[in-house]
Amino acid sequence: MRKRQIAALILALLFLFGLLAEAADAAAPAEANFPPKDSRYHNYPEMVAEIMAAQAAYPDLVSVFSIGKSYLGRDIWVAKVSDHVTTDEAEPEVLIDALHHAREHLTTEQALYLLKVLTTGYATDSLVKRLVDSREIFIVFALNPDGMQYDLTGSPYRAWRKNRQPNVGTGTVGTDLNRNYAYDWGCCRGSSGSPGSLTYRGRRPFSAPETQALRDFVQSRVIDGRQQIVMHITLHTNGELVLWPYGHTKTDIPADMTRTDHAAFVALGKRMAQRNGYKPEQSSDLYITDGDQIDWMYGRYRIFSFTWELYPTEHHRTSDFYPADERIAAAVANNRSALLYAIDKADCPYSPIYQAKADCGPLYDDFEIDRGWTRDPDGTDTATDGLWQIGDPTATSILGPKQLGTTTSGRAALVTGLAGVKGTDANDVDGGTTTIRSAPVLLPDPVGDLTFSYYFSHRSNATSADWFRVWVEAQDGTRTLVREELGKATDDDARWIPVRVSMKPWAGQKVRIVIGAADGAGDSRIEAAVDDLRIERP
Ligand code: 0X9
Ligand code: ZN
Ligand code: CA
Ligand code: CA
Ligand code: CA
Repeated sequence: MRKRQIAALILALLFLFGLLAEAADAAAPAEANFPPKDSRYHNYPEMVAEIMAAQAAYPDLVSVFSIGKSYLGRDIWVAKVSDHVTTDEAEPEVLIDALHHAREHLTTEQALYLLKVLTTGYATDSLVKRLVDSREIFIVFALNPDGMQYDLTGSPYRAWRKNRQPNVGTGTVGTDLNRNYAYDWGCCRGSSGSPGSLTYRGRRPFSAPETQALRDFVQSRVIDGRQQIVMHITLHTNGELVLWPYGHTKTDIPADMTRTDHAAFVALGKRMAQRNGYKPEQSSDLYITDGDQIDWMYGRYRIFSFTWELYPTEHHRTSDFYPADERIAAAVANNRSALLYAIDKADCPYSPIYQAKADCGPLYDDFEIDRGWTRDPDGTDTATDGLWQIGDPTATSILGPKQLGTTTSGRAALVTGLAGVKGTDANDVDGGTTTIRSAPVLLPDPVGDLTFSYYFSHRSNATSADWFRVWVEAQDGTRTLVREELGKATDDDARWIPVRVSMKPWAGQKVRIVIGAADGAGDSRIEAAVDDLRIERP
């Protein structure tokens, strides 16, 4: 080829690439903007630009990542804010999320405002600095970016609520993301099964990619069996409310909530409300919802999870979702102290009910969920029945109560065989030993006591080969027996007994708690249970 031909070929190729690039540009969605009168609000690309700018300006404090994509492929962005932000430190975690509902744009502004407070305030505000240094704060700015953008394609708005996932075969679009969570999904007339409805719950729990992304992120924060996120606020509009679980029932303290947690929810909610002037109440006081996020966050993970309904108080007309952009600054600044309070309390959500010493130590396991226990950790257990289980026990009685249907908290405990009498078998421990070991717990120095409630019950044919034991296991595997009860030839009924053991020998160490029960040397009726295992603050 001559030089001229080569040059012509190159030009032709460049032209072709140019066309291709233009086509690609045209295929990328042209993102709608807020109308000029509301230009202080951020649409999705403006929101992303602001988050990225914060990361660029404060790389030591802000780390931005995506937890997944929306149905239409937009990233769901999260900013982690903390000192040593690229390291996962052992600090209490807080999650704040915004915009489950498309038209609730003020929530994204609230999330961006929080990012601003935590970054620009770090150098000058000692409270902000203390919180950023001692917590890991995750901010989700828009869980529903497709709905957010679709809402802006109206004239000027569409009052859209749901996501933009088509409901196949119905000609309708959208799932209400705040009815799509798995906890008691669709249970209680608090959502709709009609795809066209504003509160359509979806085909199944987590059928929406956006709730899946949130679910997977929250699950990813379970480390060594322990959920790192302690406190959570999901931002909605409007009504100026602070709401706590549950939404699916009017009962204040149903079986799946402990009295202690309820008291902490009420105290925390009231204290938040004192700071932002909102009204605190149980979410079902507003109306029943099922499959909503905070029921799942608490029910599944025991996270202190709140819904805030932001400005304004009025909740009658569509226009209440669209406060003029002149209102943004005051509306979001109004929540500054309540947000900082929530972040602060992630260190000890039980402090407002004066339970910090007992309930905010390095371990507080009420056995209402499984916090990473391993049964038969050595692979040497010999019991054939009545193995340790976490859950809601059935009472059994023979010559008096042997397994209790009660617990010392909530509905669940750690029990040898949860079920009651199965046919002719009592579902008690049979055939040898059953053991179970906790997730590792890092003890501070100084450290408080180990406390728990337990019972060990047997009939009069028991012997000293039957036992209940609790050990502390050091990091090198050495176990120290800290509690033992041996069987004897008397009928011993089940009743909860409190125990207290010093943990001083293990201060500053990483330990596990090991719990065992045995039916040795001939079959006897053996039952055991543990509830409310704590290592207290000193
Ligand atoms: O209905 C919702 O999802 C929330 N209200 S909104 O107007 N933002 O849509 C309320 C969720 C809180 N749960 C209950 N009220 N049960
Ligand atoms: Zn909402
Ligand atoms: Ca319990
Ligand atoms: Ca049993
Ligand atoms: Ca037995």
